[in-house]
Amino acid sequence: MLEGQGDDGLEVVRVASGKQPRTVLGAVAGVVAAGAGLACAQLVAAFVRPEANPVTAIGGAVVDRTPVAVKEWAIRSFGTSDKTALAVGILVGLAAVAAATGILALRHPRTGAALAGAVGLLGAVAALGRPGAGVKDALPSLAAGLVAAGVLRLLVSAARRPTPVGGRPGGTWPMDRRAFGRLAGATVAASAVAGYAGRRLGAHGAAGATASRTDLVLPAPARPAPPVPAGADLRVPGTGPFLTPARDFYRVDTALVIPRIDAGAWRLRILGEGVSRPLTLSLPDLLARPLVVHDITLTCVSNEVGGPYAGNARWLGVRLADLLREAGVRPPSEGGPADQLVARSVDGMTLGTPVETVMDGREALLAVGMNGEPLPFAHGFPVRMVVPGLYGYVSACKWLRELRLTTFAAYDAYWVRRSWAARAPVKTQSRIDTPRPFARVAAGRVAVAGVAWAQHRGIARVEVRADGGPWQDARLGTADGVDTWRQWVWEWAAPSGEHRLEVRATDGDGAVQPESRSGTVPDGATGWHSVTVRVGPS
Ligand SMILES: Nc1nc2c(c(=O)[nH]1)N[C@H]1C(S)=C(S)[C@@H](COP(=O)(O)O)O[C@H]1N2
Ligand SMILES: [Mo]
Repeated sequence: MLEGQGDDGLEVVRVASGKQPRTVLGAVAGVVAAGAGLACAQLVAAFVRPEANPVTAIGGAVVDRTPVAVKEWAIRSFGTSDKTALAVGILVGLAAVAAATGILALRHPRTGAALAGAVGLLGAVAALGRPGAGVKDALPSLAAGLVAAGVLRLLVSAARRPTPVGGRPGGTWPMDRRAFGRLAGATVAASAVAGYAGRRLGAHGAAGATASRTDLVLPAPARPAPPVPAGADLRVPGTGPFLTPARDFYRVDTALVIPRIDAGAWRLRILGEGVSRPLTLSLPDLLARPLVVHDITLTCVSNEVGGPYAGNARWLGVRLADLLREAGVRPPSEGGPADQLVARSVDGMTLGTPVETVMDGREALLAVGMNGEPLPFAHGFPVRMVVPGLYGYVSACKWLRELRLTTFAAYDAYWVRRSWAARAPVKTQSRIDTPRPFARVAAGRVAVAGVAWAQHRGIARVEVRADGGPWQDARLGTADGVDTWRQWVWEWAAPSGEHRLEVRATDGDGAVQPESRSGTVPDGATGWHSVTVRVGPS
């Protein structure tokens, strides 16, 4: 065990006490080497693409293989920060592996270096497996593996210098640690420079895409859009606006780096079963068509009862049904062979939408604009799909690049392979936004308010009750068609004490939102939202 063990008792003690710090040195060597590798990967990825960064590539591979239950848990626990949580998790995991490798390398330098290289190789395999990857995508990880292995050998040889005592040649612990410290410090500094340079260069690489968005002038719609009806926005303090600003709009996707597409290079292909005239469209091709504006509320199937994953925007786009007709597509009801439209994004996501729904007359859009601006990168620039009445995962493909006509029998899209339903119309939901859960309010008149949605059926009625008493009609904001949510407010004469408020909505077909609670998997949560509040003396 003890390298310097001799017959001199004192020496044994001193070497033994040196063992602890040495293990620490090994761990430090491992982590510093891994950091150098990652910094180098960042730099190389700037010349390949951000998705080729090993942390991103491994993260993407993990996301695609995460069981639904874990994913739902992550969304519940971390909300929209689930991606940050994942990145932190991967970095912590890598640091642990690196530290262990460093400690191992003290004994077996070659094995340690080989292990570092192997981790790089693992990153390369992950990167090559990502959607849209080319051979070059392996480079950042391979470079990381080589650099980490090299740095580890250097640091370990510094840490392993013999540690004799009492003035024998070869130096003593303090001297070795100084040499080690200098080398480690220099490596950290070089890594910081390389990592920073990689970030800057990477940002520069996306400059073309950013400029293509800034320069994009959206044409006016063929018919000017009517304004949002007065009275749609009830402006109750504590509730959000009727139209959700893009910056506040919820974001749900699997992308660890937001795809930044250069609009000039963007193409959409429409092909598949029953397509007699396959189309390839550029953005100018799309923008040359008649554009429509339509207000649509988008909701995520992962939204729990009372949850935040719903937003309402004014979308500008091309009617998808018209494009499909032009490509020769007929819906199943007219004898068309394809019942599923599979949208594919640049980042390899697939979403399957019923062809019948897209072509039944509703405003299913290929959207280019959101609230008067080009789509933000996070929301699908340059083109995404939006279909009123369907959950996002079966309709709202962002960063769209292909529309393929097929059947539900022949093809399962991404989420369907992960226990979600193939068909998922939005379920009627209502939410209390104010008062907040466990809020303390003064007795007297309290505005209870929120939103309710049942896209493409519309909201006909919202009722509220306190403590299981009789249902009371809430006042509804003016309807803006049937594809958006409706705000509602109910004036409550709140008595002192703790009270439970409940809400339920009735859709445009007269169906009352069911009380029974079910989870989000496989096709959306059901149940009434309730909020408990404490009312104090006024
Ligand atoms: N390319 C791509 N498109 C996607 C997704 C995705 O992960 N990747 N997620 C879908 C889901 S589950 C939802 S709810 C909506 C959310 O759209 P938003 O982020 O603009 O609100 O996008 C859909 N489109
Ligand atoms: Mo979603």
